[in-house]
Amino acid sequence: MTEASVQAAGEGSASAVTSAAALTDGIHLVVDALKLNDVKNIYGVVGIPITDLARLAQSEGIRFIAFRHESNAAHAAAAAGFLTGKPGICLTVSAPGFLNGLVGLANATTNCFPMVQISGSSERHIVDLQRGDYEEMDQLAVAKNFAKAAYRIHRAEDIGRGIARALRTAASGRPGGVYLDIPAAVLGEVLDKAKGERSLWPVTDLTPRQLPAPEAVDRAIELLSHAQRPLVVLGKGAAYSRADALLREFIETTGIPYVPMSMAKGLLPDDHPQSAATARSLALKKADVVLLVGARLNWLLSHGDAPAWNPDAKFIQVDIAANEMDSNQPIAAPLVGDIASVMDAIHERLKPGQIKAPQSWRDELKERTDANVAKMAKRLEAAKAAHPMKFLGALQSIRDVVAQHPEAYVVNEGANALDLTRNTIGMRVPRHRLDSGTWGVMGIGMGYAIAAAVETGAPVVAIEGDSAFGFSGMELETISRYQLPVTTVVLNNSGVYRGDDPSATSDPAPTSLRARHDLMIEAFGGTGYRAATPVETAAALRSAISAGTPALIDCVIDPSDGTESGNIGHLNPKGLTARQPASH
Ligand code: ADP
Ligand code: TPW
Repeated sequence: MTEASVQAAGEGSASAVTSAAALTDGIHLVVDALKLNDVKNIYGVVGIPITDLARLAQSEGIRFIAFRHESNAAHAAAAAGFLTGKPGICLTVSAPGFLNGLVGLANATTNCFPMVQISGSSERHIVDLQRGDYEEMDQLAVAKNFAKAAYRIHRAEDIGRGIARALRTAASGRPGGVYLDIPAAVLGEVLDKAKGERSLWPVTDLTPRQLPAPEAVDRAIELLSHAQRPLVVLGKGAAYSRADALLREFIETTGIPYVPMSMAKGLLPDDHPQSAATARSLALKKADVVLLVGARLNWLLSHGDAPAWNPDAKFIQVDIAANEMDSNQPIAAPLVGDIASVMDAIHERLKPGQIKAPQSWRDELKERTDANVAKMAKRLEAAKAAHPMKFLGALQSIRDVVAQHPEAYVVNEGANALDLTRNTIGMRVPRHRLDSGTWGVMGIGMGYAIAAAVETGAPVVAIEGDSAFGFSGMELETISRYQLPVTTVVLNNSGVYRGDDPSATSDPAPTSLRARHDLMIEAFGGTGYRAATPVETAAALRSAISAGTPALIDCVIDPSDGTESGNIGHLNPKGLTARQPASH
């Protein structure tokens, strides 16, 4: 029991202290409920009214990772959700802290990662009359717009129910971010200990299996069995579903080529002979039957539209969310269910040899793959020799070192830094790549890296554009304080996209940046490296990973390397002042 709640129990009377053993309070109940549900880690920032909650959680055996900014803590909770398949927990203070966390909660929901943001909030009777409380805000109303669901607990006896409901909602069906509001008064509420204990329960079967109907499975098999140019697209939902062996078996026995979305890389090793990642445009343009597995036909897949796709393509979609079907294209064979159950059902109902990808189609993609690999090899060769160092020069070194550490997690954000890393760094293990995801958001870097290190204990290599890194850079201190095995590699071309934009005034250009990031980590006791060549980059990364302690490598990249917005420059509005592609 906290000092504050003992006082609240009896207003300082002697009887309150003597009966304290039979009492509990809101803070204890939150911690007990989280423990009962096997929560191992909380990511957050303390302050009124949740400081004692963080202290108690820590002393009760839950690891509390104290961040410098709530958006990074929330991103960490989201990544924890993706990596463990159970909701990650983020803890924030009222109003501003809550709002800072909200971007992570919204991003988790957008990416279908399960997490719960638990936030303290101010006095309801003051907030709701807008009388001007300390950190006043109707957080529940705000959160509803940004979360899969938002709940508020009004009585300490409902804490167990509220936490069970939040965990269940976050993890079941399409995973997402859930907001749970707990006002200060509820955290401080004192109640009978036995009654409190009876009010808590562990959630049974957090993510129940959801099986597809047999006729839906047969419909999909039928379509695939007549395909001339079948294609599988693996999305991060497939990675999340942990149906690794079933997916691999299906792909290998049918011989269907597949394209992995960025966070599905490693579900099958990137050098798998059926990977059509390097012949992606041809595969999309020509496929006649497409099996989408945990991948949405959103902007990242050109909405399934021609000319990127064959306009006559028939889509089969495996997804847990029924309303994802037909969101962009007619879905000829919807398979609604969890991916493991759907793949199981396909496996059971498929007759031997019923689906077989024609060899001519596989050969066509293989030919394009070989040609593209040869083209890329030339680019890489040229980059290796270039001075100042190019993105691809540094990335080849990083690729070679990471290849020796398949257990390492790769976190990646930026524009060019994102596109080029995705294409250069092969993944061989499922769920080992975490990136900007569905929104293309900057700022996930250090939060995702911290969660990967905390949840798995494995080495983490965060490959960051210099602008991208800045959004969460202060968490280098968190990494150093907890001595996490995170190596941050900043591909520093001194700017957003590029570092050589001219300025129209005496101020720096809007895209211009200047920093020695290696010096930053030294302020926190970590190891800083500066690498100006591919050889120096490789040496620094090798030494950082083998040390297993916090490190940052500032890679000095040619400021003229990089293109506006990386691969997605075409999304910039084309008004009168549009930058001409020729100039950048
Ligand atoms: P990507 O960006 O990799 O293409 P998306 O985030 O667009 O992937 O799509 C992921 C999809 O996976 C979502 O539509 C989500 O509903 C779905 N999904 C997540 N988990 C599961 C699961 N266990 N079973 C089935 N579908 C899932
Ligand atoms: C929360 C807009 C997209 S990419 C990017 C920004 C600011 C940074 C690109 O520069 P960086 O990488 O990281 O140095 P590189 O390799 O191209 O030089 N705010 C948020 N999210 C997004 N996506 C942006 C701004 C953006």
